[in-house]
Amino acid sequence: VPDNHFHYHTHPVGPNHNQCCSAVVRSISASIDTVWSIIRRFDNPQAYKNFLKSCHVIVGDGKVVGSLREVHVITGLPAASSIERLEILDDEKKVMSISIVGGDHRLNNYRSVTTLHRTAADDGGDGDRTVVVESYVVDVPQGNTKEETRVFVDTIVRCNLQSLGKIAENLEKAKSI
Ligand code: A8S
Repeated sequence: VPDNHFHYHTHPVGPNHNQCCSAVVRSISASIDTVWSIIRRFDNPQAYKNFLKSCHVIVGDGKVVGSLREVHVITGLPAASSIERLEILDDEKKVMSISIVGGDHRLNNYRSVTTLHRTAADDGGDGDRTVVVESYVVDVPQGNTKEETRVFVDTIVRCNLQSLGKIAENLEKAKSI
């Protein structure tokens, strides 16, 4: 990762807390601006998060820090809804962070940070590529291990970034026609 914002991914983990953290990295064949145009929409996460069926901004405009959104998830998950707060939205540095502050699910004190990084095509070609790094910290739910929690959340984040990649790559192809 070429930029110097690793520090965004250092999460303070409380000493008395049973918490776990992890990070998922994905390389996407699209420009950083295309990827950012999808990510930055705090009001529209269901554009690429397939586990979500709806989202409403309930406080703020979705751009100002402190905005809140309420999302509802599809059936079949051990959750129904989540209330999420915008913590960072930096269009220059391409950094976004959200925290989960309520809802009906098992992920207490969840916070994630997503950063985008320009990178050269790995085939040596001149196509734009972007590396997405998404890290998180969360309380380990009662009755679960750290490992189980990490596997569960990593799976959701990996699916989200995979879908983000497909959408960004298709957008980019459409733009170049
Ligand atoms: C995100 C990341 C996560 C979302 C999780 C981890 C969630 O929306 C889903 C299932 C849950 O059990 C928790 O960036 C919750 O959205 C899909 C409802 C929060």
